Amino acid sequence: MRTQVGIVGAGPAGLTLALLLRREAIEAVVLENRTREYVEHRVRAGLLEQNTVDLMHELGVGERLARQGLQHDGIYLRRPGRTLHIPITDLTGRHVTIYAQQEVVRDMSAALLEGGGTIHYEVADVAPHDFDSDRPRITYSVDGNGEELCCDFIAGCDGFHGVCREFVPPGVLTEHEYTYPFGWLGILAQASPATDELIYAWHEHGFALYSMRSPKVSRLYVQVPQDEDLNLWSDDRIWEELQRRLATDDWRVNEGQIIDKGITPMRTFVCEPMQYGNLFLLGDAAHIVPPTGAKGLNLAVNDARLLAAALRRWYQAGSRSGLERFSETALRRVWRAQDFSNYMTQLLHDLGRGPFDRKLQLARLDYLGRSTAAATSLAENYAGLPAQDDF
Ligand code: RFL
Ligand code: PHB
Repeated sequence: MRTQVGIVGAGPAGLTLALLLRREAIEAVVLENRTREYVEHRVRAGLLEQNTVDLMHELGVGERLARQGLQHDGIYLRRPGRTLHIPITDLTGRHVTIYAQQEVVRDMSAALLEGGGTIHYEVADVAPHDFDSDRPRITYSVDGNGEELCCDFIAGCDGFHGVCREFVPPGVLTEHEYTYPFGWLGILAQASPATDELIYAWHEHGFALYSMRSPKVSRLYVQVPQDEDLNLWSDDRIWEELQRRLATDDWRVNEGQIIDKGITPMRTFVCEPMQYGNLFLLGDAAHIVPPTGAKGLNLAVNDARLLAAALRRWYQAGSRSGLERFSETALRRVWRAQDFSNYMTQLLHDLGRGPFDRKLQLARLDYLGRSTAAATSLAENYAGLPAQDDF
């Protein structure tokens, strides 16, 4: 089989790239090792920057997002006895939108397949080859039979645990990685959110986040120790801890049936450069941010935007310059998001560094309430810097 761009992974990065390429009449084939059912039900991100929402509309996949997405104009930063509202839209002119990642994936894969695009699900043994030449290949197997996809370029959109990064020869990539000594226990609950906007809470017991998926479904997170055993957390214990960290004297979290529960490590990771020869790494395959800044999916979509623009220049004008600069351009936003995501993480979590550190966090929260400059800096990072500023 032959195509122009072989894409590994049907997550947000791979699907956005495939849709953008289709718009330019550049052929692509997506190879995904899971079932369609699995990728369309994986519970993950929820907060989309305006850049991401705008791009989904441009790609014609924003119809359900426009109907079901919850547009937000701000966030709350809470600590016992005090809640600060950061009016994101007033400060930046930009919005953020709550719309679940699995819905993004569902809308994008449906549009791609209905428009004649190709996604092969449930492929195994995916391996990129010869990407230091102009004849890259991807080998994989379907039901135990070996297949080969010849292409001009390979896009590794296969997430943090994917294979593409591993095939880059030793010594080419520099990897920066840090894992925090805690994680997030996240739940989805059948309970109407008791808040109009997200609440990020600082508490002596650790961080908590009140988010949502719809007017009937809440998404909540609590900071837990690293490698925590999920079995230690009964539903009752989860609600008790959420109330402790989030409730105020006259307001409580709405409780309901827990329909999904999981623990996520808090990792920060960047591999540089994000390319080698004709192999490009996008999204979580190249970088992970702690979720406190809500940036991972948005970065994945942005990487796809940048690579699609560079591929367009190559196919339309024969210019490789955009491709050569892909990594450098993408990494500017990646490092900005790393800084912001780590800032938010270190502002709000118990980092285990003792009372002096906790006092500094409170002083920073206090400053955000007293200084429009400080609040605006947080707001513009949270909403996401405009896409055109990447160049
Ligand atoms: P994905 O989504 O991991 O997709 C990779 C795809 O590649 C497939 N794959 C393979 N296919 C073929 N062969 C192989 N060998 C393969 N190995 C893997 C996988 O099955 C999968 O389908 O990566 P992508 O596209 O880069 O997207 C990144 C986002 O998923 C991720 O950054 C976000 O979920 C991060 N994130 C958040 N991002 C936001 O922008 N806003 C948020 O509010 C937000 N909240 C979150 C988050 C991530 C979380 N967790 C669970 C890590 C909240 C949480 C709790
Ligand atoms: C979510 O709704 O899942 C969510 C929102 C904001 C974050 C992280 C996760 O910072």
